Amino acid sequence: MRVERAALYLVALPLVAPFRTSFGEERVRHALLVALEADGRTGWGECVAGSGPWYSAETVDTARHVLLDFALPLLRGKEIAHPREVPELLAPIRGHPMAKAALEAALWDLHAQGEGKPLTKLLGGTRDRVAAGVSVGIQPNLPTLLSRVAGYVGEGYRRVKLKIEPGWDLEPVAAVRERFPDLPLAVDANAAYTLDHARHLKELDRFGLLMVEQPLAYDDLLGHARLAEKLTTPICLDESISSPHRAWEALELGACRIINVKQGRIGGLSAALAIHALATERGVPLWCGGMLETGVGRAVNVALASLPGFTLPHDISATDRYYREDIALPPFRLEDGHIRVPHEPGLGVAVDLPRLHRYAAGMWTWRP
Ligand code: OSB
Ligand code: MG
Repeated sequence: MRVERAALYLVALPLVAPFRTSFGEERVRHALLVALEADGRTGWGECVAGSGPWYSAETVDTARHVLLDFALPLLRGKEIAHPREVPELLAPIRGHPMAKAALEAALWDLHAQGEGKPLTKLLGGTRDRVAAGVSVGIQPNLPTLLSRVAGYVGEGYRRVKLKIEPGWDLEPVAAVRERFPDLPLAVDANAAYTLDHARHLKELDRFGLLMVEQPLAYDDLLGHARLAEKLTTPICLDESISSPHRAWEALELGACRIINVKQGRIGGLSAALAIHALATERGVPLWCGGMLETGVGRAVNVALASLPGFTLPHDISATDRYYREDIALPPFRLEDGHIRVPHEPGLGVAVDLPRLHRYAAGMWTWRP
């Protein structure tokens, strides 16, 4: 296939509730969507960059710039036989994994539609449903946290992840653990601590957590390896794992025992497949993280999570946990604590164009 036209849409979707992490609060999710046209079909991808450079250096605006001015021009006139060729085509661009991943996802969608197969099949997925976890933001107080968690547990979520930061860690975790003694529970610090907090973080060991996610800085693999020697709770890395090579380094160093895979953070689905192969070889458990995606990005995540190495519950929740009205249909629903993997050709969701335009904050087009 050859890309004949591209359209980028910036959407601003209001979240059902504010989402607070150690790096800030989001009330409206800004997402950059990529639509590629080829052979009479449209393939969609979602860029997981946020509105500011907090979780990662990329933003929706840097991604748009890189896509329009550098990445799409590299595809000009190129016949792409398979989306796995995309990383090499984009290799001249240093960094910008989220921009690259969005383009690659749209090409996977096009390719899957062309083959008449669902994305899960092309990736090697083996499950028809994936275990849904939920990521719970930092709350104003403990009663609010407990009622939030109780609501999600009541809906059937299989694992709860609490966002933590200095000043909101041992107390909320103790309160949730006391009320839900058997709940699969995890915490995510989004890089809010330093190695000086090691003794404090060690206190988490008494709560029987599945993992502590990204306690230290994104670029501190060695610090995580030192911390891992002190904790019995497994460390999972998110921000630190920016590529398959970095995943290898982290495992070699003993910086983590679990990996949160986000195809956007590592530069695309091909990179995710490479990490999947590495983790399978080493027996390292994986799960699929989330970035408050719209239905387009969620469809990609669900397909990825259907691979056999993704053995822990994911940050893939039902659409209604994020948005009242999503720009892609049908919504993902929670069924017995799981999300069904779409089996229609391509992503298995359709972008609702009137809604897309209603929530659009910008649109750009590109032709070769
Ligand atoms: O660290 O996993 C994270 C959302 C935005 C940025 C970073 C993270 C998150 C989440 C949300 O935890 C997970 C989800 O999409 O359900
Ligand atoms: Mg995280």
